[in-house]
Amino acid sequence: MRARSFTLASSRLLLIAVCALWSSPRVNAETGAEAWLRYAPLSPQVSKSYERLPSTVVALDHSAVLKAAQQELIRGLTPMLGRTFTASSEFVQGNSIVLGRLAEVQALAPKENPPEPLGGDAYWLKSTRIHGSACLVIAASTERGVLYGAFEVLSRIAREESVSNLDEVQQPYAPIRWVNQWDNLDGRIERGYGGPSIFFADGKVRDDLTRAGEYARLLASIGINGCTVNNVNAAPAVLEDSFIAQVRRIADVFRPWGVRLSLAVDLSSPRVIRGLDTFDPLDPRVAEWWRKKVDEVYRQIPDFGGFVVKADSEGRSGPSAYGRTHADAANVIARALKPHGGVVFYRAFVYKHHLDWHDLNNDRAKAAYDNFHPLDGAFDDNAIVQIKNGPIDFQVREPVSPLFAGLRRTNEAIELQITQEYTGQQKQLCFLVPMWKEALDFDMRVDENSTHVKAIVSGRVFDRSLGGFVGVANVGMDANWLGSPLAMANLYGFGRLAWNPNLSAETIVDEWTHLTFGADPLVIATINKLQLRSWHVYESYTGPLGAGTLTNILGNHYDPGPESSEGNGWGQWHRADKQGIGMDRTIATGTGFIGQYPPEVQKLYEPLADCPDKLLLFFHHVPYTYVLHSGKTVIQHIYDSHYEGAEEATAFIAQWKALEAHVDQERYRDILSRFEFQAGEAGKWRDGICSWIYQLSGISDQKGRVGNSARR
Ligand code: GCW
Repeated sequence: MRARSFTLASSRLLLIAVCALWSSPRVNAETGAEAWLRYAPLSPQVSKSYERLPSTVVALDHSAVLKAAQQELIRGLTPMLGRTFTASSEFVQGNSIVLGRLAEVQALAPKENPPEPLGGDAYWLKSTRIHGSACLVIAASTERGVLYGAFEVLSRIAREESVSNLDEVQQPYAPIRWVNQWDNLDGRIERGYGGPSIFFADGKVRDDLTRAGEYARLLASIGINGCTVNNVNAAPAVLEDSFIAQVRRIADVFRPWGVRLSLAVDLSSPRVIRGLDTFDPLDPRVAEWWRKKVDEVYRQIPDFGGFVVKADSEGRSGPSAYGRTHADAANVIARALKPHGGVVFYRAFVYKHHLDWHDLNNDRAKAAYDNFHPLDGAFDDNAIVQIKNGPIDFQVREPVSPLFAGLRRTNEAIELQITQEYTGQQKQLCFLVPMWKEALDFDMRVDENSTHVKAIVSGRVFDRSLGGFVGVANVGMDANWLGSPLAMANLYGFGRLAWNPNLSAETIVDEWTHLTFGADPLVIATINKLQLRSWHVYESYTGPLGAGTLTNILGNHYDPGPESSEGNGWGQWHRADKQGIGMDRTIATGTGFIGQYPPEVQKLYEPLADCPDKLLLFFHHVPYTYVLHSGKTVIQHIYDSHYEGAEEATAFIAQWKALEAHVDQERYRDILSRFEFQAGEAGKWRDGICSWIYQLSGISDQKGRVGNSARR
């Protein structure tokens, strides 16, 4: 009896172990560290369809970037396809995957030509025969381009797409595809929700930079080519010579992945660090200081990317101290960088945070345009004005910044926020790609022509040589980078949009889900749907109708706190009072902000009757009883939207639960607990905002949920 039960038990154990090995073919536990680069084994049937993919990976030169591309292909293809791939440093007869710059490839196969020229970091994927052997060629004019091509091949295979009969060129839409990290030198990250800094601890660069290297690999896999490692609220100490020597170690781990390192700098550095009694950008001694400093940086980091500057903003020092302009400040730094090929990003996030809130003509939204439009044409050609997508500050709903159309002779980059400062701080699901798409696809109608924001910032509309996309990422030491597994779709999506803003949100999320969770159709359909609904849901229970994120702006930027917006100088006003709500930004009766847009856009927003509901309260102050295009009153819309949003957030739980048997337990449980938490938070928001607005307006909910019950 005992012997029998022993046998049974042990055979059951064996069975479980075998099943576990077979059914969860995972290399690592699902910590999220691999993000979308999981390279999970494909089913035998799918692997078979790649049996003609050559097993030798040839790198035609010995550069670190090409080696990284070669190693990455081997690292990914081996587990995905369950066979051995080997590296070779030269082409010898035999079927091969061939990696090289175009000239190197053409030396081997002189007749081969890409179907279109390979500009910038573009790559060419070509199936061909070289000396009689079947080859998949990945070629580019830069090493970085080859690396991007290798990642693309891996992504296609991971998503079970064909990689045969290829002859295609993929061009990045814009040259600037950067992330900013707001890491402080003590290791904390401003608005970071994924743990402490991967770069800094205790005022120094970390000894162990393994994560920094892994981050660069992730960034490269989505085409990001630059990373600013420290907070725009910059510690002057980053420019101490001893610190530059430390930062050099970060650049060293970035380099194989083609990611250029950059630093955020404080404009007063010439005075603060040592030496000068001024930081006046027009003082020749200051110019000389920047020149020498930049020379030192490039001595240590020859491929250094450049600087980011936040000046005259939120208490930072700036050129106003000397009566100089932002262009003066940007140019003194740009000129020091120019001989080395570096660029300076000068942030347009400049506004007064001590505005008189009694004055209805004051409007923070006008600040960027007011400050920068008059300087158009005054910035050097290696300076880029970095503009947040909206005129306020990464709220859940804003119109695009009018400054995009207001700079014709100045390089621009759009700044998007990947870290969810005002959109749930990674505790709640908010997939931001649909929101970014709305901004990028917005047609500014400059000179009555089709001039989409994406085309303007990339430099196409006004024929600028530099321009593009900057994302504030704020990954941290948490294994899963952003603190939440589903939030990684935002980092992935930012990179994909920076490479090609014409991709749809649906395509991007579909790619991400497949790469991150595998091929199960139910899993893909469910997660895609959750992600694609999440921004609208979050908006509906936080700040509908363009009122802004009605959050606690004086505290954590997370909890409901609509009162905190009013009665202070920060200018995130919604102007709700007993009669109505919204900021009058019209030309006729309001702050005049609408006048900063080109005429056709003005026509969209100025007439109350035409203004889209979703932005109504951003542009107009209306009574609570004002009737929307939907036929509902404003107040009823606010009640309904909060209830519907909270209900939909609660329904996320059941949708997720349907995946229990389809997703590994680690991620299943983690994400389930997040949705349960979010449902509670959504209820808190619904009740907080509905009772606040009921108390202000005295108008109860027609559906009996707010106000009426209090009276009953
Ligand atoms: O929204 C604000 C954030 C600050 C940030 C600032 C900026 C880095 O609350 O934390 O500072 O924007 O973008 O400079």
